Amino acid sequence: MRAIDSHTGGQPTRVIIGGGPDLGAGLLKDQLKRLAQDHDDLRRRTILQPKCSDEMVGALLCQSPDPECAAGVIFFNNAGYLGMCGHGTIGLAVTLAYLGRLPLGSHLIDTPSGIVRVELKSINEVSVENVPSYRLHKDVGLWIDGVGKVRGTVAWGGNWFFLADQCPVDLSRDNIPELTKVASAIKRGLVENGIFGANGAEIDHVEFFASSQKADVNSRNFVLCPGLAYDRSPCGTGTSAKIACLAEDGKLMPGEHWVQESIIGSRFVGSYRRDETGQVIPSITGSAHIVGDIEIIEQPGDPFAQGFEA
Ligand code: PYC
Repeated sequence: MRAIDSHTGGQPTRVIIGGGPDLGAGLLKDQLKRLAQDHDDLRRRTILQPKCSDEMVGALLCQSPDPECAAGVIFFNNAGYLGMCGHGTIGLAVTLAYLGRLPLGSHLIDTPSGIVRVELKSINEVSVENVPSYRLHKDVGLWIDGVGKVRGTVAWGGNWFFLADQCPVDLSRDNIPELTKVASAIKRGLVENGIFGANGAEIDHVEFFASSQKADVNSRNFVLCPGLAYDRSPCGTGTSAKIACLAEDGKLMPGEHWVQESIIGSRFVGSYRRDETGQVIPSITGSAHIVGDIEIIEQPGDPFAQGFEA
């Protein structure tokens, strides 16, 4: 199975470009269901240890039923599947450019969360116009043992996020273990307290914010992903959720830039427009670089060919 590895602001993406199962030609969300139900071994065999690491996001190239789309994609990680992935879409566009399958310019990409538009600006720089993003609940409070009262916002940016009002410790690389511990406790606490996204969806990403010391950066974040790895990039869907909240509060105007820095110092430049119905459509610009063009193989008798959860 051939895969192209890239990283977007430090966060890796593995695009599986061949050897996947036939998922039919239905909507991407139906193809995702089929992949999860009948072919989860593809996720396990390509993304789990020992062939891969917990922070990697996999991206299976699929056929979109919409002939206007340049590609369809299903994202997955060590815990399951993602409706959309901002850093992964940037990685996918750069990967398709590397393969000579995507010229510079504007293209549609189909995802289980909806169709997004990518603008391939150079072989490494990409803007993603994301799905409509919005705040579902404001001022949500919950008690977390060992942490205390936590307040925040539930918002959608292509995935569900809890955006905490306060960061529990200094948002620095030294504190990644503590940030991970508190964010994991909040993720569990949301389920225990019956706090969900729309239609009972689990809120599987938790995001903390702090100000940056850099004058040209608006905010620095830490994002816990569903499999408890943290996002090395500023998280495209998390930045979209944040932008939707800023837009709804009148703190960011259409077209105004929001520079989001990740915990490792990489950046996305975000902005938004409103569509004809007034929905917030965020755009995220970032860069990805190819780091591997690999063949994933399995030798007969490998006891860990199916991968394992660490
Ligand atoms: O960039 O949207 C994103 C993302 C989600 C999970 C990891 N990265």
